Amino acid sequence: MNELDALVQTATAQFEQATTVTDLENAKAQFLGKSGRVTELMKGLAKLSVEEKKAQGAVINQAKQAIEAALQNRRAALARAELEIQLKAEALDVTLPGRQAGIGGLHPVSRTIERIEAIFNSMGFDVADGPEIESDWFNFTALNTPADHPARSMHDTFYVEGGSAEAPNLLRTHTSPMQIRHAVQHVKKYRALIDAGQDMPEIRVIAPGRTYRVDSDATHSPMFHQCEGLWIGRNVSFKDLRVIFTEFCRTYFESDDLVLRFRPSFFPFTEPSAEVDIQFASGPLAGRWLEVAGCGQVHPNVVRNMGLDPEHYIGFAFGMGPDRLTMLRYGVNDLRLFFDGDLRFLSQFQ
Ligand code: 2NL
Repeated sequence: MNELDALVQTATAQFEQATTVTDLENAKAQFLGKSGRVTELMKGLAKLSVEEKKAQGAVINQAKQAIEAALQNRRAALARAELEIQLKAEALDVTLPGRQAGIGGLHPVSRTIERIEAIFNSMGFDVADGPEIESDWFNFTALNTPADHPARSMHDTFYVEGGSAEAPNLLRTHTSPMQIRHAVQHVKKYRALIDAGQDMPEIRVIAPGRTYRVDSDATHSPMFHQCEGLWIGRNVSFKDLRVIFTEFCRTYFESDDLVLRFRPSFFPFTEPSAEVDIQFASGPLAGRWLEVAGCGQVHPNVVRNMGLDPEHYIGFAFGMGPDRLTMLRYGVNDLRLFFDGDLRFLSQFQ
């Protein structure tokens, strides 16, 4: 084997040994670089005669082309191997089942509120919605709750900066302020009619929503829900309240044999006042009295704060807790489960 064939063989073997692009380029330099073996051979031609140059030059060129071809082959092989590795690393099994888009659903308490709204809608009640950060006036004063009442304590709700009519400063402790807002608007709308000695259309409204108190255990959460109801007219009595609330409870709990009990109580905004207890005739809760709401005839001071004459207008109000109604309906015993955001719990209601 002549010297050039050996050189081609050595170069090819070295290229084959190179496993990275860098190795390969280093190997290439040994043969085809500025001071590589082939380049050195070319330089040696200078010393030869014209004839010899021609013959030797052609042979060296052939060897050079063979080495370049070997280099090209190895380059292509390395590029293929690299691509192979990349493809393996980024492999994607397109036959795997796709991830389903989560459909989501309503929170159990939202479902309860929707049910409450639907039932009261069917009895002619509007739904009012409004601010959760309230003023002292709407949350307490308008509701006949005096400045020294314990509900006004710093420990009973959350206060934020502010504290004027323009800058509400507390998280509402009930949704009654929204009922006052609704009533005031209603009265404003019918002011001319009322002043002319005519009757305004009755106020019939419920106000569901988030409310806040500084309280936290298995049955109390600092954020909870409330739904209040208000009916104001010329001739509305406790008897109407009893009918409306009985109808509501029987529809909500889908139980015709459920009975109600009104137990005397006290609220600053109603007089007289009562707690509403219900009793199921059958089912897991049968026979027990369960407290579900507070209610009463709207206090004359509160009627006055709505812009109405309590000698002419009268009505009733009630307040209940959708959280507790949800617990009763589904048999949940810890209120906190509703607000932990654990999907294992929440998805059971879908
Ligand atoms: C309860 C007690 C009650 C009211 C809420 C009310 C609203 C206005 C006027 C008069 Cl605008 N009263 N609301 C009345 C009695 C009881 O709630 O235990 N709620 C969970």
